[in-house]
Amino acid sequence: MNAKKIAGEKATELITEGMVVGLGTGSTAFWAVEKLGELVKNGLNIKGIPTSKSTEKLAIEMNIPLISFSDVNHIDITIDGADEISPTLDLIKGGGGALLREKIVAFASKKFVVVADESKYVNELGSFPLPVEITPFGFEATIREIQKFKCQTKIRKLEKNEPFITDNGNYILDCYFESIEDSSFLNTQLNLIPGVVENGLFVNMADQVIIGYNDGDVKVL
Ligand code: ABF
Repeated sequence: MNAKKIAGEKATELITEGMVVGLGTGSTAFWAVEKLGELVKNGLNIKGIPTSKSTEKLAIEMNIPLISFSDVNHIDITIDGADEISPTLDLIKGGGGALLREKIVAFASKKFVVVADESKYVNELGSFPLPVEITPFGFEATIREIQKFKCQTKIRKLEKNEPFITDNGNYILDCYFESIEDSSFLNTQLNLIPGVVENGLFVNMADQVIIGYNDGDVKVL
C-alpha cells in the first residue's frame, strides 16, 4: 500500500460541495489533488487555490477550477504535506521550496490539514534542515545573521550548481540545527531578520494531521 496515497486521499473526505480548497505541494499532497480531480470529474463543485506553480499545473491537468485570492475572502480548507511533524503538530515545511505560498494559503484557511506518511512524524523538529526563503539581494549578510542561531547553512542549488529560485524569485537557505527546542521563538526571530522572507516552521497552524501507513492503516491526529 502507498502510505502517501492513503493519507492524501483520506483528507479529501473532508471536502464538501462549494468549498474553496488550498491545494498543497509535494508527493503526498499530489494524491489529494489527483483525488479531487476525480471528484470534480464526477460533479463535485469546488474551487482551488494552488500553493505553487507546479501544483497549479497539476490542478489544470486535473481540470480543477482555480481562483485567486482576489476572488474570495477566505479558504475553507487546505490540504498540504510536511517534512516533519512534531507531537504538538508543529511542522517543518519547504523541502519542495514552496513554503512561502504554502504558509500564506495555510494561514488564510479556516482549516489546515496536513497529510504525510509515518516517516514524517518525529519527537522533535530539526533533523530535517529548516528551509528559509531569503532575498537574493544582500543574501550574504542575511546568512550571517541566520548563522547566529547556531546552524550550518547551505544555499539550495540546482544540478548545474545554480541557486534554486523559488516561485517568488528568491533563494532557499537550508539551515541545519542540532535540534529545534523552541520552534515558536525561532520562527519569530528568523522573520525579524531583514532579507528573510519566510521560514518553514509552521507553528500552531495545523488543525489536523492525517498519517498514512504502508500496511493500509491511517491515523487522524
Ligand atoms: C510540501 O510537501 C512541502 O512543504 C514539503 O516539503 C513537502 C513534503 O514532501 P512530500 O509530501 O513529497 O514528502 O508541502
